[in-house]
Amino acid sequence: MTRSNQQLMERRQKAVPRGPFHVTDRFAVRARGARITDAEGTEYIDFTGGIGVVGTAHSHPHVLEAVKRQVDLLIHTCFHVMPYEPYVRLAEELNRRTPGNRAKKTFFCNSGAEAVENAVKVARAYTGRPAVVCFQNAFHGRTLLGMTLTSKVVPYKKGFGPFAPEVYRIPYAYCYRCPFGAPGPEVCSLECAENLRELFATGVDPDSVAALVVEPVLGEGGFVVPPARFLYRIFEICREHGIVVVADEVQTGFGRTGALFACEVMGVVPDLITTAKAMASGFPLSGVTGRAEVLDAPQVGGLGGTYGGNPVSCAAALATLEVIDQEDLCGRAKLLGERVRQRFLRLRDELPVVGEVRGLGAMMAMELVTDRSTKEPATDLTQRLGQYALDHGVVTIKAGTGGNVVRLLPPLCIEEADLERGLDVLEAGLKELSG
Ligand code: PLZ
Repeated sequence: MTRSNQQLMERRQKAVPRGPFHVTDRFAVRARGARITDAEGTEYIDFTGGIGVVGTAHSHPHVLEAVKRQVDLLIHTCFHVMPYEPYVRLAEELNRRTPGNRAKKTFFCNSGAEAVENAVKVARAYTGRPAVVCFQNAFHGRTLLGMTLTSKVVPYKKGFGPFAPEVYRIPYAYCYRCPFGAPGPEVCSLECAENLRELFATGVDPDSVAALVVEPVLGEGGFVVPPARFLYRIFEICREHGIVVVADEVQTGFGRTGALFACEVMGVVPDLITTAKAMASGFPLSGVTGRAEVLDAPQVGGLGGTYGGNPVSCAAALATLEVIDQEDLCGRAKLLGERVRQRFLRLRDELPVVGEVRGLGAMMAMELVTDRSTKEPATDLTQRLGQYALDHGVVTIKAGTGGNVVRLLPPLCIEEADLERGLDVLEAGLKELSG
């Protein structure tokens, strides 16, 4: 058996197509807390949390214990054959903990994309309408509807058409690159939100729109935090037209932004919320939670799947919620985010390549540009910074349509010394590579 990273990569190249990408060429063998060890025994600080999935910690002892207990009891019956309590209990928890004080229901699937697909199915069944509105720079998954709703063409859409019909797209409130040239978020008149009215006048009849799907903070699109007023306004316009608002909290959910859900921080209440990623600390699980009357629209048998809401994943999710409570991970997200923000802002003061520092809670990023006045994305520099970080023991991942946003999604349990050490590496790398 071969064991070096390079040998494993050679086998990977032969056995696996090039489509499934990876940001590093190192093979993970084990992970604990906020550290990953590769096939050669090298240890890395994890600034990605498996793309926002490992919110608690790699193999958090409390989650591990719950999973082991569940594996001993029951692994699978299929909820559609013989239901089990962990599914119901998790639904109750989400109904109680998601924003909005009203009757709610939840059902589960396997991936974020599947949750988004299902939220749209539910909205269509409820409204009897076909169309969906989404945003520029959005990411909602790689399935047919998911990739149609996703904005970035390469690599997510190129060559994969025809796409799902009846999908309409408007600009997001990406204030750093405001398409309307507003001088700043405080003084603008929210043309981006008014664009929704414009769309309803010139693009699609609002009476044929079932849902609007929006990330309360853009994830893959570059950790763009819109003004809360923007979300409020588009939610309001949707309400006027009986359109179901779906907040995609797949990346923002479960403590990352300093609250259990980003919508809470933003002070908005969607009709439906999609969840996945950090919900089950690494076990495949996603869900749709929202207004009971909307979720009850599809007929019996209209929703589901073989593995959706698997007992082990549900047990992991219930334990994850307990860890979030017991260790006040929402408070910790705010604290970590503030640390990162201060370090990134210092870098912005020193280095002209740092165009903007932004984020919510522990969902922090810096957008790198070749020139502050043109704001041209520093795509190549961002790529090289990722490689520098890896070579110095820190795993990072980028974001943004220009691939020029360094985003941080560390496990929220990360020790402060590891956070600082990782930030030291990013700082040294950025100084060396941009100097
Ligand atoms: N909605 C907001 O962030 C997944 C994608 C990684 P799945 N983001 C990570 C990649 O390159 O495919 C995501 C998201 C938001 C939906 C999804 C999709 O979630 O679990 O990957 O299907």
